[in-house]
Parts: sequence; structure tokens; C-alpha cells
Amino acid sequence: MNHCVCRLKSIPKLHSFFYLILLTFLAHSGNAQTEAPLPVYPIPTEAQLQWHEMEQYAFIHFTINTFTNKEWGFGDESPMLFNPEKLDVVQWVDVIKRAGLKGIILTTKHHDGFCLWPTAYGSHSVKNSPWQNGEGDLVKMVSEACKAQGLKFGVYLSPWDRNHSAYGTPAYIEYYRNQVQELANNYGPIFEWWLDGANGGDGYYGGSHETRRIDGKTYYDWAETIRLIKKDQPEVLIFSDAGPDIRWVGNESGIAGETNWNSLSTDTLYAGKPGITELLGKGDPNGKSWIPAEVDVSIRPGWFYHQSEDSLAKTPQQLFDIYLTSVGRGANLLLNIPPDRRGLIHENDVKSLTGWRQLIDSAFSFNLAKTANITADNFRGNDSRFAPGNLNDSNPETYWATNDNQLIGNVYVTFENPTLIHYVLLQEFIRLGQRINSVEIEYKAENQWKHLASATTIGYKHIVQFGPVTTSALRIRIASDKACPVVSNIEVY
Ligand code: FUL
Repeated sequence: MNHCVCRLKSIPKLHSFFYLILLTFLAHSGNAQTEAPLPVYPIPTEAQLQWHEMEQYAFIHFTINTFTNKEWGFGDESPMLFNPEKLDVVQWVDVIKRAGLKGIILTTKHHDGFCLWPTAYGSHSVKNSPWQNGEGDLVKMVSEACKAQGLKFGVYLSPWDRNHSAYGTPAYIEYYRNQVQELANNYGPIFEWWLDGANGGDGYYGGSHETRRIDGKTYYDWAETIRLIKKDQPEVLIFSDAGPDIRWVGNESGIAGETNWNSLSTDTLYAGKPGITELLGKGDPNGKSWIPAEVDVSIRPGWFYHQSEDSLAKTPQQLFDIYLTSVGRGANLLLNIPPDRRGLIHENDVKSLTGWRQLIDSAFSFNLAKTANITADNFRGNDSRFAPGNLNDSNPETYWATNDNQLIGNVYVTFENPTLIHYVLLQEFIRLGQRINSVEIEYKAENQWKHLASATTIGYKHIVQFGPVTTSALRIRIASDKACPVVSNIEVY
């Protein structure tokens, strides 16, 4: 402002009045230098932002268990059992991509210890199987097929190993870290690394057939293992029950908390803490770190393929409901699709996935907010950079925000004609942190605002579903207890 005052002095008095009016006009017409809102910490890293944008990807559980009809192999299975005669990873990638999933996380080694790549550090692997005469490398095949088709590739490497004779001793940690480096060095880029929480119990352990318990807190020295992973894969995000980069959602049924904060404080968390699964589902509004939730769920009852479950693949409608309770609640969906003994994704699963895609496409094909008129009762500094028009401009980098002292704003979506609607989709501009804790949606009926739906958090995305209604306008009241709301996108279907 100061430089304007100086200039004001240098112009004739007669004009100064008009000049002041001009300044006021400019300030209100978007030329004033209004500052962008300050971030509310924690905020996501660049890699986490990219991960949020993926929204959904596939889990592949496939190993010796596929051939023994088990969920958890004991560790004494002969590698000779692994022989998928029609294995076709191009089919996997094709089915997964057409379903709208953006990547694959592969069980390179499950609890039974069998490795899907010819590890140099042991013999319990594909190299001693009849598959491709022991010359095959399934980790390489899947990572390359993903790359060829533009899918991201991730790794599950079970810490618990029921085959390895040294499990429970420091020698096993050395073995595990060698494998970590083997995978991180040779199969990247890896977008996500899955550290499974199931640890210790009975097993084969090199022939000793015993129960081995480990101290989950100290045995693995995770900080060092994670350092090794990130040394070779600096962009990788580490998943485990409580992060450090992605957290478990607390159940395997496909459901994130309706309230879902991306923040969590891990320093006071421990396995078995009362209320921990609920906390993982909801997050903590006062959490110190950005650790978003991932919803892992299988298309079938089991994680591995079992013929007896061929008729139990989830229906397209069940998968659609899961989409709404995971992606629709600001979490990412990790949908497990276990290939069968042939090495193919089973026809019934393909059918469910195809139907699911069709349901998503038809529900969310035409965004009615695109052509609607979007206004707000206030926006930051009356500056066009923060105007409500940013909410339907299809640009995720622009947003509507209010003044710092204005923790509530009403956004109006007005349709040209009365319109039948089922969903409102909202996205916060999470680069500036997650702020919003209350959303009230009303619709116009007979010139009055009537309650339609409410929600708490938004985060990366919230799809609010309601009984369909025909209306000419919506009023969306968005509020935050933390700082001014910052919203990048509104869609209506
Ligand atoms: C669990 C494992 O024990 C299951 O077998 C499966 O891999 C699931 C994704 O994680 O902890």
C-alpha cells in the first residue's frame, strides 16, 4: 500500500478523490495483494500428494499358497509346488488397468518365505521351482509389465518368515535387509513398500518346527531397514500399521472412518493400545505427522486364490460400496485380486471388476457442477485467486478460500434447471493441510433451504452420498475449527 500513498501525493488534489475510489475498486476487484492462506501443519510430502492422486491400486497375493490352498503357508512347502502353467502378467495388468486401478503391489514373499524372484540369498524361491524351468523371475515380470502399461509398482515383503532357520535371531535381520536391498536395487521404481504387521508364531524354521516370538518393537530395528529401502528408492512410501508414510485403516472390510484425518501422532501408539483400530480409521485431528489411511480389502473372502471361493467374488455393487467408503472418504483403496493356479485372474473376478468400473463410470460420468453457477457468501480478500469460480475450473491447483478470521463459508451451486442429483464430491487443497471438520449440504425446495446431508472431514476427497433429490440449487456450508477453509474442487452427480 505504501507506494500508492506516495504516488497519491504527487498527483493534483482534484484527482486524489477519484484516485482513492480507483484504489478501493482495485482492492475489491482482485488486484490487491492478498496473501495465500498459511499452511496448517502437518502437510503431505510431494510423494504423498502423488500417492493421494492415485486413489486406488491392486494388491496381488500369489505364491506357493495358491497351490496348497492355504492363507498362511507353514514354511515347509516344496518350491516344486509352484507351477502356474498359463501365467500371464499382461492379463493381470490389462484387467487391473481397465478396472481403473493405478498400480500393483505384489507379495514378493509372504509369511511362508517363498520368494517370487531368484534371490541370491537363499534357495527357497522360484529358481527351485518347475515354473519356467527355474529361470523365471515374477517380480521382474510384474514390475516390467507395470512399467510398460504406465502402472506404478509396489512391493510386499513379509518380515515374518516361517521358512527361514534364523528367524528370531540377528542373522535373519541380515537376510531380510539383503533381500530389501536386492528388491530396492533391481526392481524400481517402487512407489509403496508394504510392511506387514503379522509377526512371529509357529513355523517350519529350517526344520525345527517350533514357535518363535519376537519383540516387534526392537527385533527389526525398522529405522535402519527403512533407511536402506529409502537409500535406493528415495520416493518410496512405507506402509505399516502406523506409518511412517501410510497407515493401515484398522480393518480389512473396505471401510475408512467417516471422519478421516490424515494426521496421526505415532509417538504414543503401540500394538494393542485400547481404541487403536478406531484411531487408525479416523486419524487424529491434532496428529503431528501426515500419515494417510490405506484401505486394504480382498475381492474374495481370502487373500489368496481358493477354488472354493470362485462364486464368492464381491459383486460390482459391493465393490462400488467399498469405493464410496474408501476413496469416497479420503483414503486410498488397495484392492486385492489373487490370480488362480493357472496364473490368471479368474473370469469371475474379471466380471466383477468390469461391472464395478461400469458402475463408477455411470455414477460419475457427468459432473453437473461444471456448468452450474458457483458463488460464495465470501472469499479471501475478494481476490479472484481465491474466488468460488476456482471450485469448478477442473484445476486442482486453484482453490476457494475465506479470510483468516472467517472459519465458515457458504458455497452456492445453482443449476440452470431443476436437476436430479445423488452425490456431492468435495476436495480440500491439502497442500495447505487438512482443515475442514464440518460440511452441511442443503438443497432448495419451494424457495427454502432444506437439509440434504452432512459430513465432517473432507481431506483429499469426500464423496457425500444422499437419497437422490431434484433441486435448482445447493447451499454447502463449510467450516473449520483450525483455520480458514481451503477447497479446490466441487463436483455434483
Ligand atoms: C495380513 C497377512 O497376515 C495376510 O495374509 C495378508 O497378507 C494381509 C494383507 O495382511 O497381515
